[in-house]
Amino acid sequence: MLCFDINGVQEVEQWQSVDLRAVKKAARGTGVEATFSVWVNRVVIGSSPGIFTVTFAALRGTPDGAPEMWGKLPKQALAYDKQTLAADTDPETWQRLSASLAVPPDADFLLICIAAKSREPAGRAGLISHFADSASLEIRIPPAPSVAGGIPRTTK
Ligand SMILES: [Ca+2]
Repeated sequence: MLCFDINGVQEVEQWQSVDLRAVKKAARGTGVEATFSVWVNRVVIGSSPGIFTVTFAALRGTPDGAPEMWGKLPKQALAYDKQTLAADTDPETWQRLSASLAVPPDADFLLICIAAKSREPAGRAGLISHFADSASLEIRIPPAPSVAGGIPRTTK
């Protein structure tokens, strides 16, 4: 589980990069579909809204250049999606937040950012109120083209 300590800073981000080399090899030069999803929840403090954002991008190059690229998104990304969710006020329920991309064959890695944003009062040190859990990334590779328009040829 990710715990976002947004006390005093109002927004916290967690990052993950995913190398696509193995995917590119398996996809044989075609694009793939990718969906990232995560479950989010919060404990309400005061009247502040709890906002979660997932930013999902496909990029060229290497992840060590990601911080510089991030400032230029979405212009720099080959594919880009950003989804936001206002968390409900029930700490017993989790809500699913997801983002999807059509990843072109020349993308080298995926960059994922989960951000939690609130306006909590300062001076509540040690009180963690925003959480993310059960993150998953699904990459769907289309089937290889067949020789007979989708139906494998049979021999007589
Ligand atoms: Ca909830």
